[in-house]
Amino acid sequence: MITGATTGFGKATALRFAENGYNIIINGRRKELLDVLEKELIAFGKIKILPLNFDVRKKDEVESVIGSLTEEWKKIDILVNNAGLAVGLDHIQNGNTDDWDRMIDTNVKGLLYVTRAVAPLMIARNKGHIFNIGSIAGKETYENGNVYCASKFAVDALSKSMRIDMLKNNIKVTLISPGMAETEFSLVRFKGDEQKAKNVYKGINALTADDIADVIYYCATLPDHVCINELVITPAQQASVNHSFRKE
Ligand code: NDP
Ligand code: 8X3
Repeated sequence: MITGATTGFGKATALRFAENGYNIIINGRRKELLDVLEKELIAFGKIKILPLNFDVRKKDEVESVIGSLTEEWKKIDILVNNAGLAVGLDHIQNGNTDDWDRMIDTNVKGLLYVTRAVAPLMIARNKGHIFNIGSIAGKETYENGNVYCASKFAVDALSKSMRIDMLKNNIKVTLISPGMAETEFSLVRFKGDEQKAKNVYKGINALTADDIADVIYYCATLPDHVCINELVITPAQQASVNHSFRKE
């Protein structure tokens, strides 16, 4: 099951697992994109796809949709908690509190609601692997990153806690913390301003969604006794959240 599969990391991850024969539950708010992806995934053949068009921020919907899965679909082996976003880039004293709510509600509370619904299904089978998509911004802070960073620091803390809480239940938890990756991320952060979004990656050979999908697939297909707890992945031109080398 992959949340936020309509674009970016989530979509690339769905494609990677589909080409390797996995049945996949895909989620996102944009139904038209989910429908297109469903067709693309089915084209790989011999796999089943279940699109679930819900907003991870809506607790009751998350509970009812996941609670109503058929027995077959309840057997979720891998959950990729990927749905997330940054909105705005302002000093804290100028921050837009609606933007803050969107980030905290999606990146932290949404991830919690989905995990709360899926983890018991995994525990019942004594088997499962949860991927949380954090960020390098959940390891270090940067100017104007404030609430986005805080939301991803929370994902870091939750990943560590989940791993401990479900240790006896044979549930692996892997935190993936990417650096700069060119997806719809910056377009969403800058509320549709394409030029501002493009400038973020100027002179940088940024990560692609496929790079992250490859890493997730690798971690998910290791032997049962091996768990990669966490990975920070950056473009070769990025050394930390505040240190990038841009080419002219
Ligand atoms: P995209 O904007 O391309 O993808 C985000 C996905 O999340 C979309 O499919 C979007 O679909 C979905 N989504 C957003 N809000 C919700 C919601 N409330 N309910 C369900 N789905 C939702 O960005 P990325 O692929 O880059 O981002 C994926 C994750 O990776 C995020 O958590 C992001 O914070 C993290 N990340 C991104 C980095 C980057 O540089 N790109 C670096 C580090 C981490 P829809 O709008 O259809 O709901
Ligand atoms: C996205 C990476 O550095 O733009 O999580 O915040 S950054």
